[in-house]
Amino acid sequence: MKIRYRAMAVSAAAIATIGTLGAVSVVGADYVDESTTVTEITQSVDYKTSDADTLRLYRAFLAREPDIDGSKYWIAQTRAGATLDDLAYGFAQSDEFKAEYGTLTNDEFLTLIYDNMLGRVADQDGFDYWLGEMDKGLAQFGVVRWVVANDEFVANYPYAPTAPDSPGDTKNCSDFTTQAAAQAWFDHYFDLFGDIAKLDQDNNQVACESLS
Ligand SMILES: [Ca+2]
Ligand SMILES: [Ca+2]
Repeated sequence: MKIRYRAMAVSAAAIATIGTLGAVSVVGADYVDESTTVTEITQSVDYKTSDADTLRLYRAFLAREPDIDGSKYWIAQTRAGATLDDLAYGFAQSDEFKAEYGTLTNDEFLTLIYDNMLGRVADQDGFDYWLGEMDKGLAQFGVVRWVVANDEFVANYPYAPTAPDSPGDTKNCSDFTTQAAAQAWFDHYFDLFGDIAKLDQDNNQVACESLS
């Protein structure tokens, strides 16, 4: 496996902020940015596979479940164009990461990474591989960034989409700015709850034609 890591510029806000997003007014939890729990995030209309990568990266760097404000903040950063490398760099600058790993030798770091990320003792082949990469210059946080993509870690922390609760008839077509947004909402809930908000009066599976 070839390891590539490119240090990239990260906004000052991304570096400084872990979980300090201000209060957000909540009008239900259809969307990631309205969610009040990480579970609600995974139930959201706009939750994507790449968001699971973001949550896994957060889980890996802080060795704990992501908190809601930090999760929303970092997902928003990726939607604004930040890459996983940017996020990894940002997490590595956090006081929380530095407190956990900041003073360790590479040997100690790898031992703790295996315990924190994979919940087990390192296998010798894996340990030697990563130590070799670090000897060649891979930064400690670069190891974390790549272990996140490892099948074992993904299986442990899938952050898969979860079935949403019924939203009830809480939406009208006038609540959406585009037909695509209405359709995404409609499709998200349809299999479980049918046309719960009555967005498809003519029953042709196309929501809110009036917006097109
Ligand atoms: Ca309605
Ligand atoms: Ca229709």
